[in-house]
Amino acid sequence: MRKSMITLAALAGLAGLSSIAIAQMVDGEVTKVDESTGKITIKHGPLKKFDMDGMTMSFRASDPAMLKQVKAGDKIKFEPDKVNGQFTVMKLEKK
Ligand SMILES: [Cu+2]
Repeated sequence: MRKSMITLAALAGLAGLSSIAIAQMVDGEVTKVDESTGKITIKHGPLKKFDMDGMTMSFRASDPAMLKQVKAGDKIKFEPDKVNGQFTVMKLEKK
């Protein structure tokens, strides 16, 4: 019994690690930056995390500084997440 508990804990640890791997940055291309709404429109590849195919969609910028960091046409790596039901860019990096 004790042994199986330890195995379960080890498995839970591994699951934790793989969810960190899923939270990695994904590729995208900025198609529009709208400072008045605080949104960035990004053409992105498939996002397994949200069961989403590649598409162009707008994301809320988690930090307004991101809006100054990129412009339409920039190739980026970004970390998308859903915050309060809104797709949000958590991290952004120019390629
Ligand atoms: Cu999408």
